[in-house]
Amino acid sequence: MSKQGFPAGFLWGAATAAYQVEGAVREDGRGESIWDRFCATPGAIHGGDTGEVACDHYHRFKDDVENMRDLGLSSYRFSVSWPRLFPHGHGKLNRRGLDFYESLVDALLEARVQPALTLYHWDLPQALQDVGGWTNRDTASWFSDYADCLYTHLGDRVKMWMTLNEPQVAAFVGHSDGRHAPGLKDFATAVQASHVLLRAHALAVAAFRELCPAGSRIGIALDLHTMYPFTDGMSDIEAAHRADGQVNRWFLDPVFKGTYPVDVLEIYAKHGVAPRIEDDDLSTLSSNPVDFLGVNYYFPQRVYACDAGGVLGFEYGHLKDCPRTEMGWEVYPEGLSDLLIRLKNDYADPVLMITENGAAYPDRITEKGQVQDHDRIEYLASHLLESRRAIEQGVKLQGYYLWSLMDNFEWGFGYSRRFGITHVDYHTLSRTWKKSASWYQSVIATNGAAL
Ligand code: IFM
Repeated sequence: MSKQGFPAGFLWGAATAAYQVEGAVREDGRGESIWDRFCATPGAIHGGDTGEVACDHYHRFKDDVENMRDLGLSSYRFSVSWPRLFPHGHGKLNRRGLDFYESLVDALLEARVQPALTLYHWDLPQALQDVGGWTNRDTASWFSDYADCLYTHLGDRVKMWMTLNEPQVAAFVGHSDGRHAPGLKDFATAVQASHVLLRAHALAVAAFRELCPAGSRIGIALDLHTMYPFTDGMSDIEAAHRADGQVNRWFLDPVFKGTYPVDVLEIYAKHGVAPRIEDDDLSTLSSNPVDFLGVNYYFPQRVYACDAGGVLGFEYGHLKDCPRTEMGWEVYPEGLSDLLIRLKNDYADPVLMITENGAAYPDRITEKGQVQDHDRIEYLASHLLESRRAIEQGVKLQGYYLWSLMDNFEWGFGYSRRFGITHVDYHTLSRTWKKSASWYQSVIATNGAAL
């Protein structure tokens, strides 16, 4: 590593996800996803927004790839829309859906931007939801078949794969909080969904080992929060440990150790919400290790004990007078280095990629058409500096994907929150670099020395 730069070969990336950018939801044989259905539910999404058009990436991907080339990105993380390939979730492949991803991958390779493909970023085919979705064990097998198809057709060109994006959010925000598709509100259902998602992950890794050439890598992108006790009191310290159990260890332990954390499992069993674990489930997990862990980090949590705080008895508190993004999320870059070092220590020094990190701010476009997003630059720079600090302490961090390449559909918030370094005008769909894009370009060009 040069004095101020990052290690040679460090991946400088940006990320998006299919439903958030593609649009074209009824084109070329794409089937309905749970997000199409959820967006049609009155009151579910801010302003009644939907992903119907989004950024129109489906039609504009060539320009978007040019944008990536100009930025100097070494890699682009995107996700594939399962219902574009299999409108009913399984069965006959919709060739036109696959054609889109073949063209995207070819354009990326042509621009010397390495594709990093996520198989599932929340847009389950609605047809599968109709038969139980992620609570149905068959969904894990159908996911593995869908993954097989992509390995077969793209495995020669895509070298970096991720099975799931943020299964914690997919399970709990979608099945317990009801704020995401499919909009359910039952904790036990969410726990069961988390288990089927993890099983799906393991089956897809097993299929990958059969079908993808040596040198290709597969991982999973987890949303991880550093959990700090709100006070020094023992009850808050214990509550932070339980929160860590529900949000972090519940996913990390199966992926790295092939077990669920005993403390959390015991509490779930006591409350009758434990998942149905069948004989070979844990061995399937433990026998399919990942090549890297994708870390999605945005903010830490401040945890306090609270009897009314759900099955695990905790709530999240808010520090006064600390900087926050427009999402209300605390800005605490040290939380990222704490997290990376903890992963190194607790999970046998894995290879890590930051697969998402970024911030929404109320961008204003000036009369000259510029967005001077200094707050976003400060957020990104401080998190990159903490990443570098972790590398200096021996963490095997090999890449950083900024969220997001461009403004896009922010789930329940619709288009009201902008995370992009490229501004998208949702009327004309034109793209304009924000100041953060030029800044990122110079960071990439100097391999981080410009920070
Ligand atoms: O936009 C999301 C993304 O889809 C998943 N991770 C968090 C981002 C910001 O909320």
